[in-house]
This record gives sequence, structure tokens and C-alpha cells, in this order.
Amino acid sequence: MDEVKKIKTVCRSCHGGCGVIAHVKDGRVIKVEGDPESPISHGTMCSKGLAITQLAYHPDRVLYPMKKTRGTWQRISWDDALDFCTEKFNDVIKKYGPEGIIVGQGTGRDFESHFSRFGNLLGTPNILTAGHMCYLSRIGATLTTCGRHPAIDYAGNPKCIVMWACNPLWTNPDEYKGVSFWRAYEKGAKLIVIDPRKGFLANRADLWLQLRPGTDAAMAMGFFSVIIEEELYDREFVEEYIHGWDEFVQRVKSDYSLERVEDITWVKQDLIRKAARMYAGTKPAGIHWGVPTEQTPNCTDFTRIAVGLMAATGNLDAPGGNVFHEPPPVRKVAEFSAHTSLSEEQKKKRLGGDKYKLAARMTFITPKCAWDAILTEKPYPVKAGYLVGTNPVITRANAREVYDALKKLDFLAVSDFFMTPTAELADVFLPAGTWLEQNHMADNWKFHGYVLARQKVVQIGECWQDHKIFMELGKRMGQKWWDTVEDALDWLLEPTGLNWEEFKEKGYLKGDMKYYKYREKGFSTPTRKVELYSTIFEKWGVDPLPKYTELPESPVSRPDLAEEFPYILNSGFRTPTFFHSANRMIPWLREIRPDPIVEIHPQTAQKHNIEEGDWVWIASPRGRVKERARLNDGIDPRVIVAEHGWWYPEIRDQEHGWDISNINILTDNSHESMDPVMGATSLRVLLCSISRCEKQ
Ligand SMILES: Nc1nc2c(c(=O)[nH]1)N[C@H]1C(S)=C(S)[C@@H](COP(=O)(O)OP(=O)(O)OC[C@H]3O[C@@H](n4cnc5c(=O)[nH]c(N)nc54)[C@H](O)[C@@H]3O)O[C@H]1N2
Ligand SMILES: Nc1nc2c(c(=O)[nH]1)N[C@H]1C(S)=C(S)[C@@H](COP(=O)(O)OP(=O)(O)OC[C@H]3O[C@@H](n4cnc5c(=O)[nH]c(N)nc54)[C@H](O)[C@@H]3O)O[C@H]1N2
Ligand code: SF4
Ligand SMILES: [Mo]
Repeated sequence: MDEVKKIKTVCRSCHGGCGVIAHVKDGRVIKVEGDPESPISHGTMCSKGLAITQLAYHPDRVLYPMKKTRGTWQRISWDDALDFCTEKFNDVIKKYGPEGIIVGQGTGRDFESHFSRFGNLLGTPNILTAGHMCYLSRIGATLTTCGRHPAIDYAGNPKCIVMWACNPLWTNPDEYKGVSFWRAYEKGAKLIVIDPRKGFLANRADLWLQLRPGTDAAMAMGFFSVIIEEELYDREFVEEYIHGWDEFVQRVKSDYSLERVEDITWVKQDLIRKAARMYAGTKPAGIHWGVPTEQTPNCTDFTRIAVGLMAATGNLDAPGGNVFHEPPPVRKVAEFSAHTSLSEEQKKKRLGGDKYKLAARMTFITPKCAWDAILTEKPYPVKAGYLVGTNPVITRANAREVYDALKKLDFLAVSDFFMTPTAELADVFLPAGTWLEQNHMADNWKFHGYVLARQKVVQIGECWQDHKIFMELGKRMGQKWWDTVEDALDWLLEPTGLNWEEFKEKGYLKGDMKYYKYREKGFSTPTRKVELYSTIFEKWGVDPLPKYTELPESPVSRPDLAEEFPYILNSGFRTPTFFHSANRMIPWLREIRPDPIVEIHPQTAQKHNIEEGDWVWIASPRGRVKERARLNDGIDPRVIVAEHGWWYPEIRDQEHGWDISNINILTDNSHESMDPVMGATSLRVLLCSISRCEKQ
């Protein structure tokens, strides 16, 4: 028997980044623990990362390529699987052009470099991601406003933290692990929490603003209203570095009196004033904002106003404020992705590209445009799909439409670890390796200044890391790739003077941090200033100034609908154990949260005769699903908070009960409900009714 070997690597059971020491015995990982030397996680790990052994060695995990023949799945070889995909994709290209193929991924899974390169070299402009309502939307909005993504600088010790629609201790999103926040907070930073739900952080906050879901853009304008009225802004910065300040001030003064902001947001004027004073009056102060702000039609505008707040208070690129981290000198995702190889002619064919201009600039499409094209064959037929690391039947708005669209495709290839409801609709299943089974330069897409060595710890079944699947399928389709995954890593690392083997030994690289870069170079926008008045939007014929737009489905905009569906459904509540639709089959995690939970205020529950633990129907104009009630007086009685991502791996037929508790059956994806430049779908605010299920 072998000794236990300890191998350092990097987790990616969420957006990833935590340092891990994997214990390997007889070729099998027997446990994982946090790496105290990790600059990202400092030895901590969460339940999802720790449960990787149960995921990787799960009896239901698909370990071999599979092909569906007459409705049943059969094991095939990698050669046959890739040849079959090549033949099917080539058929579509011949008949309909490469735009007839959708290449899709979900949230950031550290293969975007390879994913985008595959799509670009294939020649399809139809790249589907979750970016229209998550993160890439933030990158797009910050790009047009101040040139880059200004992430909060926890290492620079903010004295005031505004936690705006984010719950990092549970979600560890994107560049941040909750532990970085916690370390700064423990040093005594003031905390302002803007959140409709009283959670762990709201309970500890100096100020908690319990706003009406989806009204963040109005709240941010409320902050500005105080900052302008009380002249709390940094006059020098504003004069020298903000484009359109006067026009913006005009808009705030004419449209966003605190009285109106209180009406919109449900938060008392006094409290808004206190919070704005605390943020603008404490130096340095940082805003850490989260995805709920992006999942409404105010997606782009909220981010633009938030960047405006950072800029006007002198906190942009200042230590402890919101900063532009310097990456290490590696090649970036954009260069790897060969985006220049997509011809102008193909770019013009991007679905929805004329309408959702910021999404098109970020080179992806909003899913609704994909489903429309598949279902209606307009503006042209879309016949095939390749979905990697995504479960859109559960995670995208208007799930029934998603289901119908994917079912209609002539050919669908899916790559995942498990037979999800989406994978069940496929013709070919390509088994992906987990983070324990890959060599990769992790975190190269994040804005925190690090890249990390994720090294392969074990091989399980015949699974391949996604990077290799893209490479080998790409080569078969005539694309130019490197011979091996490691050769591609050597190329990415080349400017650092290290190769993959050397980088692996080192563990991570960090860029040199430098603050106030704009003092030398200005900002990377057309005017070299922070564009509160966007010259890019002006060219597109879109309102150049940000604003709050009332939500398309709210008691204010749709009092007619609110008669039947009186509550605001805030859908998408994250829990520490699950990652969207993942992990429901993992015993350690499912045991902690066995059922989907809908939170209801006790008064509201009483009105509907609902008790703690009851199964409850939640209905919207698009359908109904059921979740189990938990009573919570930390939410407004007019708001219902529901978990997303639910399906039941234990149900072996009916596509694993995909429509029983899938909250996205209720969400809307009509064009009218979307952000006008990004195509963000409104996942956080819609109207619903609740009733106790007859059968418990
Ligand atoms: N109602 C509502 N819906 C939401 C949200 C919400 O707040 N409310 N949030 C949205 C957000 S922000 C996002 S980003 C999307 C996420 O949407 P998705 O990314 O589609 O969701 P996941 O369930 O995380 O991922 C789907 C699959 O990826 C597989 N997977 C995980 N890692 C890998 C890998 O390395 N390789 C491969 N090939 N497969 C892998 C998992 O097994 C899982 O089945 O969901 C959105 N959906
Ligand atoms: N465990 C776990 N971690 C995850 C994920 C997961 O599914 N599970 N998903 C990952 C992904 S892809 C993403 S995008 C991130 C998201 O992570 P976060 O950005 O932290 O987003 P959420 O946890 O959805 O919501 C954060 C907080 O916003 C509040 N909130 C809800 N609606 C609103 C609103 O309209 N306005 C305001 N101001 N607050 C609101 C919620 O009550 C919650 O406390 O998490 C990532 N990490
Ligand atoms: S926070 Fe994310 S990266 Fe860290 S251990 Fe948990 S799942 Fe892994
Ligand atoms: Mo996300």
C-alpha cells in the first residue's frame, strides 16, 4: 500500500481559488484540506470544496463518453464521441453556416479561454454564457464607465465597507473569498449592508438598509442626492476626472429627491442620508457589490452609478477603496481566445447583437435570443448546441422555453459530471474532469491580481478536463491548438519566464500593485475620464446618463397583475452547500439542506394558513412550482425569498423532476423585461402568489 501523498492544488467547486492540500492514497483522493499558505483563502475551505471527494467518486458520476441511441444512453470511446460531434457540427456548418451552432457555458469555471477559442475558431458568433446577468455584465458596465473592473481592496484595509447585495461569507463570488472581507471587517471597518433580507451580515451591520428588491439603482441615486446636496464629494477628482458631472448632477437633482427615493426603495430618508454620509465621510471606503444588482433591467445602470459613487468620493484606485488590480504578466484570456479570428461578417450575425449592444461588445448573446432563433428559425436556423458546465433547463429564466428550445435542436452535446436535466436532452455526453483532474492556470479571468497553479491530482475513469475536450474536438474540426494542455499553459505563462512545471512548483504569481494609475494615464475610456455621461452609449443612441427604471413586473408597474400575484418574488437565494443546480446528489451537502426552501414572513404565512415546513405552491403568470416554507421575520411581509437550482437527482425518470421545484419555471425572459443594452433577465423581482399545497 502507498503512503499518503499530499499534493497542493486549487479548488473550483464554486468560482474557485481556495488553496487545497489533497491527500492521495493508492491513486485515490481520501480527503482535502485548506492550504494555510494560500494568499486567497489562508487555509480556509467551505463545505462544497470539502465535499469534492463525494462528488468526484459519486456512484452516479458519468465516467465515460456516452451516446444516446433510440432513447437510451450507451458507452462509447472518446474517438467515437468526438468523431460523431465533428460529423454533426460539420453537417450544420455545411447547411446553415457556423452560426447555426450555439456554444454555451454557465458561470465562470476557469475554461473560458478554451471555450471562447473553440467558438471563435468554429466561426460562430453565438456564444452563450451567464454573463448577460452575471459578472460579465459588471465587466461591460465598468469597462464603458471607467475602463476596468474596480474591485474592493480588502488588502488595503477599507475603513468603511458597503456590502451591496452580496453575501460573500456564503457565496465567495468571483475574485473574493468571504475570508478577505472578514479579515478587513475584523480590523474594525464600519459596515453598511444594503439587502432586503436580514442575514448574518445585516445583523452585524452599523447600518442596514432593507430596500425593496431590485431598486438598487434608485438607492444609489439616493446616495448621490445626499452627497451632492451636502457637497460630500471630492471636488478635485470630480473636476479633473469625471466626464458629464454637471449633466449627472442635474439628473439627480431633478429626478431623485430623497422623498422619491424613499417611495421607490421603501427605505426611510434618514437612513439613506446616514448611510451616504458614512460612506462618503469615511476614508477609505469600498463598495462590494453582488449579483442581485445585475439581475434586473437596471443591471448596467446600477453598476454605472456605483462606479460614480466610488469616483466622486475619491475612492477609485485608492488604497482600501475600489481598485484596478494589476495582473501578473501572463497572457490573458482575450489573447488566448483568438477573438480576432471571427470575421466582421460573422460578428454581424450575432443573435440580438443589434439590440443588446453591450453584450455584443462583450462577445456573447443573451439566452432569449438563442431560444427564439431555435424555436422560430429567425433570423436564421440554429440547429446544434454544445453546452459545457451549464444546466440551463434549471438555471435560465423561463425554463419551459429553454426546455422546448433544447429539445428542438437537431444535435446537442453536453459536457458535465452528471446526467442533469439538461444533459438528458443531449445526443452525446462528454465526461469532464473535476478540479482534482486538471492542470490549469486558475483565476486568470479574475480581477484580483493573482494566477494560481491548479495541478492534476488524480485521473478518474476516462474523464478529461474541459480544456482537453475543447482542444481535441477543435483539432478534429480543423482548428489550430497546442499539442497538449500543458503546451498551451507554457504559452500562457511565457511572458513570465516560467513554464508550467516551474509555475506548478511556485504555486501562484501576483501582479505588482500600484494605486492611482489614472494620474499618469487617465482612465481607459474615450474621454480618458470616468464617464458618468457615457460617450459610448450616446453613440449607440442609448440614454448616456444612468437612471432607475421601474421593474417591469412589480406592484408599481403592474397593479393589475398584482391583484392575482400580490407578492414580490426574490428568487435565487444562495445557500452555502449548493452551487446553483449542483450538489443535490452529494450526501454530506444534501443532508444539511434536504429540501428547497421558500422564506415567508410569519404574518404573510398566517394569512395563507402556512406553517413552518409546509410545502407551498409558488405561482407566477408563467406557472407554479413547490418549495418548503421557512418563516422569517427578517424579510418584508410583501416579499417572498426562494431558492433556485432545484432538481431531484434521486428521481430517475421524468428528467429528474426538473419542473417540480425549479423556480425558473416562474421567471420571465421577455425582451421587455430585460436590460436594454445587456439583455439581463429579471431573476430577482417578479410577481407571485403563494398557497399551501393540498398534499403535504
Ligand atoms: N432564478 C434564478 N436563477 C438563477 C440565478 C438567480 O439568482 N435566480 N442566478 C444565476 C447566475 S448568477 C448564474 S451564474 C447561473 C449559473 O448557471 P449554470 O452555470 O448553468 O449553473 P450550474 O448549476 O452552476 O452549472 C451547471 C452544471 O455545470 C456542471 N459543472 C460544474 N463544474 C464543471 C466543470 O468544470 N466542467 C463541466 N463540464 N461541467 C461542470 C455541474 O455539474 C452542473 O450540472 O444561474 C443563474 N440562475
Ligand atoms: N454557495 C454558493 N455560492 C455561490 C453560488 C451558489 O449558487 N451557491 N453562486 C455563485 C454565483 S454564479 C454568483 S453570481 C454569486 C452571487 O453571490 P452574491 O453576489 O453574494 O449574491 P446572492 O447570494 O444571490 O445575494 C447576495 C445578497 O443580496 C441580497 N439581495 C437579494 N435581492 C436583492 C436586491 O434586489 N437588492 C439588494 N441590495 N440585495 C438583494 C440577498 O438577500 C443576499 O443576502 O455567488 C456565487 N457563489
Ligand atoms: S469557497 Fe469555493 S473555492 Fe473555496 S473551498 Fe468553497 S467551493 Fe472551493
Ligand atoms: Mo452568477
